[in-house]
Amino acid sequence: MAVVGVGGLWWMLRTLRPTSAHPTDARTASPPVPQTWAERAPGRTRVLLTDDMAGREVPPGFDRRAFLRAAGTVAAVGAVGGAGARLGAGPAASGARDTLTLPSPAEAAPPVPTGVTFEVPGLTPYLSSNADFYRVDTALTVPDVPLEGYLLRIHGLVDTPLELSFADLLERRLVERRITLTCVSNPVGGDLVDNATWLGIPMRDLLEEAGVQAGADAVKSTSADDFTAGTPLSALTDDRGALLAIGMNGEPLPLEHGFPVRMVTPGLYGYVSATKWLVDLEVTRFADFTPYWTDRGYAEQAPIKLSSRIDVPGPFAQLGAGRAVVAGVAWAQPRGIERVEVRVGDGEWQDAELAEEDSTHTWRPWRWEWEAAPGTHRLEVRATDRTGDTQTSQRAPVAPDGSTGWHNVTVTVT
Ligand SMILES: Nc1nc2c(c(=O)[nH]1)N[C@H]1C(S)=C(S)[C@@H](COP(=O)(O)O)O[C@H]1N2
Ligand SMILES: [Mo]
Repeated sequence: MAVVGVGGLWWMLRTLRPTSAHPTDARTASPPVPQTWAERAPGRTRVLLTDDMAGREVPPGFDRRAFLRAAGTVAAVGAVGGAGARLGAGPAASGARDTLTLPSPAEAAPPVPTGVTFEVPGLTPYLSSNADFYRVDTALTVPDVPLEGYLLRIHGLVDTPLELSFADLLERRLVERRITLTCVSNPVGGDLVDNATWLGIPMRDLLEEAGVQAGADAVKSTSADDFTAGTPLSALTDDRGALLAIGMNGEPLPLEHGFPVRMVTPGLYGYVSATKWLVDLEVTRFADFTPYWTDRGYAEQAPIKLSSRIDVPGPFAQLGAGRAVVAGVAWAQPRGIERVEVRVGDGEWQDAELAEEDSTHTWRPWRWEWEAAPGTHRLEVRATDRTGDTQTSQRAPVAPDGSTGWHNVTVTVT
C-alpha cells in the first residue's frame, strides 16, 4: 500500500491550480480523482500506462517542480504517519463493522447469468472484490462514523422529515442489486470503474415515505466529512433502482467505501450520485445549492458516458504471431451495450463477441479473436449502446462531464 493517501494526491493536485480561492474554470480545477494510481492493487496498474494516456493534456498553470515538491512532502508526511496513516477511520467504525451482521435481503439479486464474462487471462473480473474496487474521495483520513448514534436525516421539501438510526434502516425492505460504479475522472482506457453487488434500501421507498413536495428537482446529499453531491430527484425515484446502500459484495460497506451508509445510483457518475459516509439527504432544487464538484467546475448533470476499454493485450505487449485474443469491457449504464467493435490500425471495424448481458446497469465484457501478423499494430475499440449511439472518436478530457474517445493499445507481434 502506497503511503501517499487519497487526500495526499488531492492536496498535490491543488498545487496544479492557480491560487484563486474558487477556481471555476473546469480545466484548471482539481478533478474528482484524488487517488494515486500506485496505491491500486498491483495487478490493476496495467491499464494506467496506456499510450493514449501519456499524451494527456496537463492543466494550464501546471508547475511540475511545485507538483514534485508537494509530492515529496506528502510522501514524507505519509512515511511519518506510518503504515496506519491511510486507515484513518477510528476504532469506533471499524469495531462496529466487525461485529455487524447484515440481514438477508427481502429481494436478492438474480443469479449471475452464465456466460457473463470470458475466461481470458488479464480480462477484468466481472465482479470487483472490495479490496480491488477503485476508490475516489476527498477524505484525507477515512471518516469514522460509528453505528452508535448514527442518524440519517431526510428533510427539505418533504411532508414528513425523517430521522433514521442504523437500526431503523435495517428494518426497512432490503434489496440486492449489481451496479457498475464509474468516476467522471476516468480517462479513456482508465480503471476508475468497477462492478459490485450492493445491498440497500431503495431510495424511492424512503423518498415516498418522506413525501416529496411539488417543485423539488434535486436531492442534496451530505457526508460526515461535509462532501456534497446533487442528484436529480428523478434518478432517485424512477425505475433504475437507486440505493441507499449498507452492504457491498456480501459484507457491510468497507470503511473506505462509505461505512455505514452510502448512495449508489445507476447511470450517474459517482460525484453526483454516490455519496459515502452519508448523513443527510435534503430534497431541494438545483437552483438553490451548488454541490462540491460543481463548485469546482464540474457539470451539475453528469450521466455516465458510453465507454469501452481494451484490457488484453496490455499496452506495448509483445505477442507471438498467430491467433490472439483481444478482450475488455464496455459500459453505458443505464442504457446498456448493444455492440462492440475492434479494428487493427486503420482497418475495417469488426464485431467483437459480447458476454451475456447481466443488466443494463452493469458493464459488459467482450472478446475478439485476432490473427496477428508480425509488425507493430494499434488495436482500437468502440462500443454502441442500446439506443443506437456509437462512441465518438472525438477525445474529450474528463472535465467537466466525462471523457470521450476510442481507447487503443499498441502492441508488437513477432
Ligand atoms: N463523502 C464522499 N463521498 C464520495 C466522494 C467523496 O469525495 N466524498 N467521491 C465520490 C466520487 S467522485 C466517486 S467516483 C465515488 C467513488 O466511490 P468508491 O470510492 O467507493 O469507488 O464516490 C463518491 N462519493
Ligand atoms: Mo468520481
